[in-house]
This record gives sequence, C-alpha cells and structure tokens, in this order.
Amino acid sequence: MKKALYGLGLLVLTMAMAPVVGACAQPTATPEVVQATIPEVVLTAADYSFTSPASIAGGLTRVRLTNSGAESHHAQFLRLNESVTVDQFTTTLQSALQAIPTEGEAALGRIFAVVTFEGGPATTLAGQQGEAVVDLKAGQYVLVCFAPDATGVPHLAKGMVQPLTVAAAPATRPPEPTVKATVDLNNFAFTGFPAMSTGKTTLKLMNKGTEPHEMGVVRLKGITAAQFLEILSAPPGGEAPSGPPPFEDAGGFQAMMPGETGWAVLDLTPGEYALICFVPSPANEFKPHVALGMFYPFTVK
Ligand SMILES: [Cu+2]
Repeated sequence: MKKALYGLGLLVLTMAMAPVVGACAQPTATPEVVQATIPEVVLTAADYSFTSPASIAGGLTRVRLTNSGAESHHAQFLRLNESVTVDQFTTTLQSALQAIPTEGEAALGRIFAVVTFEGGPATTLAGQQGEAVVDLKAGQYVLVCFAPDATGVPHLAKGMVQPLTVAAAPATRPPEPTVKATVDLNNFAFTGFPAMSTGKTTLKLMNKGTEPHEMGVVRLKGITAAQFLEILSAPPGGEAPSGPPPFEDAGGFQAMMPGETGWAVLDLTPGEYALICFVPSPANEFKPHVALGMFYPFTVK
C-alpha cells in the first residue's frame, strides 16, 4: 500500500437478463425485460484531492476513477468501524503518519484498528481512467490514496481523504460481472491468475486469507521480475537511481478484507508484468505481503 504501484483499466460491464419465451407463446401483458446493470459512481483524483458524490447506494457498484492530476492515484475504500467518526479517523491517521519515523510500518496498525478495507480501483496513471467493481456494505467510508509523492509522502497526508456515505443497497441486486477467471488472494500468494491477452479483461478476486489483500498490477519496463523484486527490497535511504522508474502502474484492485470479493478490470498491452500486494502484515512485523511471497510475474502477448 505504501509503495502503491497499482492501476486499473476501463471497461463496460453490461448484463441483460432476457426471459426465454417459446416462439408460440402468447405475449404476456407486461413482458418487462429486466435490463439490470451495475450502478456506477464516478470519482476524480487530482493532486491532492478527490471529487466524489457525498452519498451513494451500497451493493454492487462500478467505480470509475478519472485521474486528472500529474501523479498516479488510486481510490481505496475504507469503511469506518462501528462508532468511529471521520474526525476520529483523521486523528488516528495523523498519529499513525507521525509515528512512522519512530515505529516504522507498525505505526500503520493504528489505522487497521479503526477501519475495514473495502477495495477500489488501484493506482491509475496521470490522465488515465481506472475501474473496479466493489460490493459495498452500508456505512461511513473515507476514500484515501496511499500513493507516495516524489518525496515519499503518502497522498492521504496531503489531503487525499474524502468522506463518503454509503446507504443501503437497492432492493434488486444486479448480476455480477462476467469474468475471465477467479483469482484467489491468499496468505501470501496469488492463485488462479489466468493466461492474459491484450484488451479489457474482468477478473473476480476473492480474499481467501486472514489479512486484507490487494492485487496491484505493475508493468515492467526493460527489467526482469527478479530485478523488480530487488528494487522493492532495497533498504530505504539509499541513493535514488537516476531516470524514470523501470516500471509503471497497470491496474488492479485495492485492499479488501478476508472473505470479501471484488472485481478488477484490467486493460493490458503486450509486455512483462507482475501482480503485487503491499498490504503490511500485522502477524509478520508489518512487512509488506510482497516480502512474504505475494508476487506473481506474468507475460501479456
Ligand atoms: Cu496481501
């Protein structure tokens, strides 16, 4: 989450339910054709703020994120735990951010104590659009962006914290998106990821682990997966390499809780990629899951 390198493609999910009627059947009085589509919410991310509706309905929701900023952004849905207010969340967040220099990543545990991770479109490059389908319970949420600025300060410390109220789901639940495959997010591995080709592809993600997990997709630019892992495991404080980073965000899905389901919409071009999870593990000294094996290189032809 901290090194935030995820993104998301765009996509349209349309599903129609048409009753099968025999050719000779009499038309019924009102043959209502249910055109059930997933309700959509449009978000904009800028440097450093979100624009969103103040309130949306819960249930299956297609989230479209437009990045109008100059930096990469994502929209992590965080549901505030029972009786936690937005002000209390903000106070907890500030204390966690201030404690990182002395406590390290473990300081993030303070945030884990007051929120529930509910997914969202992962890091989207400047000028691009990301998309994900989330299944939202009613409650008070905040949208946040953990992506770092050029000096490593996470965007949520610079204003990217946006309250959002989620009301009850509509009475009729739309059908789930049609998917290419279901990917399991485990402690600490991705399983079931299919062979990928170019173009828009929807994947169903299920968190089968005991900690929150995410599926970030990173495109490698002229480096191998092994070299990418080396870059990620370099100790902080080293000399910054010159030139642009040899990788970029390419889609995915933000962190969600154990037992939850979400849908990532990827839109990939040919190249080398890796799936990655940066969620810190409370059971493992808050090491990011990628350091515990949650990494999966793949090729798009
Ligand atoms: Cu994980």
